Amino acid sequence: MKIHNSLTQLAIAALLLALVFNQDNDPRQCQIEPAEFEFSLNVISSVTVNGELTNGEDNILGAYINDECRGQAFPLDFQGTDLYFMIVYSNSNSGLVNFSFYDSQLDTPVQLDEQFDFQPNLILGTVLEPYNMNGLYLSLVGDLNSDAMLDVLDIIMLVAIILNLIESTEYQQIAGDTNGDSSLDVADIVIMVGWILSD
Ligand SMILES: [Ca+2]
Ligand SMILES: [Ca+2]
Repeated sequence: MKIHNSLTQLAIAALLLALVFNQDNDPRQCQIEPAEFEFSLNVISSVTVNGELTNGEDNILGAYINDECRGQAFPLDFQGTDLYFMIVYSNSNSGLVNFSFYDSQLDTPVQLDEQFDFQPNLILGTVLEPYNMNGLYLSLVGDLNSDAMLDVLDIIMLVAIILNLIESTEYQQIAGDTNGDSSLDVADIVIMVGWILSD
């Protein structure tokens, strides 16, 4: 019964999370007419989600000013790393630029942390030293390895973190905190084992 209550809470939390994240800008829906804009800047970037550098030909990076799409880029493989050659457009020589990323593995848009002021002709990043952008996305509480599934691999990872065998990432600190008390300990393992056994 307790497990069912936990599962219900988990389902509600996931639903709320999905609702929140659905409001994010979705780079797949980006439509842009470069000819309509007077100014532009360039960013050469790589994208890290949940602590791992992303790779995937269906990923898309979108740039936004005031929630309006102002740039869209698709990955180009450079020596095994996906790079995005992004042009950001504007008709004003200022304004906060932020980024959203469609992660094809997680099948969701992920809001990225980096943002900066628009400056015409600015160039950020190079092919050898790309401007790295970072995002966190929790699809499922307990999904420490970020593969959108809850299984024994997540438990192994949580145990290894709690025993200090591996160093946790910021994402794993959030994903592994199954009881939501802002710390990782044996109580989180017990809850996770319960979830997986009840599946
Ligand atoms: Ca997992
Ligand atoms: Ca906890």
